[in-house]
Amino acid sequence: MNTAPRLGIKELRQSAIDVLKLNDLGSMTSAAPNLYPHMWSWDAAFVAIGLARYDVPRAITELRTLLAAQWSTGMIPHIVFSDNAAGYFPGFDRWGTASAAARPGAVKSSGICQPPVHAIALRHIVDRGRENGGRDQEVAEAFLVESFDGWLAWHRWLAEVRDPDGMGLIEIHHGWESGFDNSPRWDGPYSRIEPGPVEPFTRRDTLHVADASERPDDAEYTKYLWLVQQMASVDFDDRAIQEIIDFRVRDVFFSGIMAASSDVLADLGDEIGRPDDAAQLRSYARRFRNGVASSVDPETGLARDYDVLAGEWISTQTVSGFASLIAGGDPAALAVQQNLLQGPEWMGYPQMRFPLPPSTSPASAAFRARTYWRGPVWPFLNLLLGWAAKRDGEQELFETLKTASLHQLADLKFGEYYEPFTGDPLGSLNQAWTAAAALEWIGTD
Ligand code: 9WN
Repeated sequence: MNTAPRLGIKELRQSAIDVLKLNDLGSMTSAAPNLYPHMWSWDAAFVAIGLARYDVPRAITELRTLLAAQWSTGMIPHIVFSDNAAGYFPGFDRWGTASAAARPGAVKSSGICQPPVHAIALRHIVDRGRENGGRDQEVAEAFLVESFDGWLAWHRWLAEVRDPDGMGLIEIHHGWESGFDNSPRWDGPYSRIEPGPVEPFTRRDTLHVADASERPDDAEYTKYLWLVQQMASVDFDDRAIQEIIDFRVRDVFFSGIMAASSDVLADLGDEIGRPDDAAQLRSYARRFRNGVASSVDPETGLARDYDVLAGEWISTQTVSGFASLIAGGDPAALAVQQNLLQGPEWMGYPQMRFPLPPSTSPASAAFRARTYWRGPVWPFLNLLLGWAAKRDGEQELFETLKTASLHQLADLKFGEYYEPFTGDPLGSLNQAWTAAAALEWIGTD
């Protein structure tokens, strides 16, 4: 049953396509027109999912551009810089990656990564290609064969370098790597950082939002830049970074994505006759699923990050606590999380404008309705949760997320994030992955 609101769907689809076109820089899509004039790694994957709904070859170009930025280690950098050097801070020069040995010389990129949602995007491209048939199918299947080793190297790097002890939890060295930059998840680890001298800086992000208090504050930015400086001091050699960096956290949501995505890539590997690689990917999927499961707090039912330097679990009420729903696994454990997610502290919180997961629970003391990762609803995350619900046969949760998302996005603003109680779009408008999410919701049954 399609419970999507009928009215305005055509207009929503066209507006979403217009937003992706507005952000189209040729062979990459900027994450947003002003605030983020470059390509971001996990944004690009969602953008490719949206593009695949109306232009399979263009979706392939998006992932191909990202993969061309892959470091020789296997790492996929979190920003691939466009030529618009002036628009964003910190830009390529400030990152200090110019002399990083593993960076492909022709492509300007940052020196950290983001969660590996890419195999999920590749799956969508192959599926859309097959549905359409003809040339779309041909190019999608050819791209799968062409790019498989790149994605495999990415997953191997994460498993070997970022989880060297096989705990099933990926270690990150910057809040930006999580994609949840200033989430309360990271308040503890950041509170213990005492930054050394940071070169003077002028932020640009606050120029592009209606209210600067929606963004992280200057003290937070100083620490973000300090960590970048620490990494640059060892030329972004990842193993050396682990020895000196002031932020070492095992990120449970990243790990949940690693589990889900490894399974998806394993299936794709099987389809192109790579059974040994598929088996290895399935073993990664098991390892990270177990890692996520082992982090769940028996009292709250939420999955937790682990602060390596402090030697403690991080207990916050953020949407990352639902990492098990992304990772998949034991149906009984998933049922507990599904109920929690739809319950009164999350999607069912009485004042919610739409029943969608806020980034931080309104029942938590850390909740801030308009501040970035401290409360607002992020549309791309809802799509990811919906994808996982469908994978696990949770049709009811899927329909709830879909219907609510389509209502939320019917404002045609494509906000980066939304105020949970009023439904106001916040951050950047015309955000690319928000438009992509709309296209994918419209396309799925
Ligand atoms: C830093 C692009 C990115 C997203 C992240 C989101 C935000 C960047 C920033 O924007 O982060 O990487 O400058 O705030 O937190 O998830 O990928 O949309």
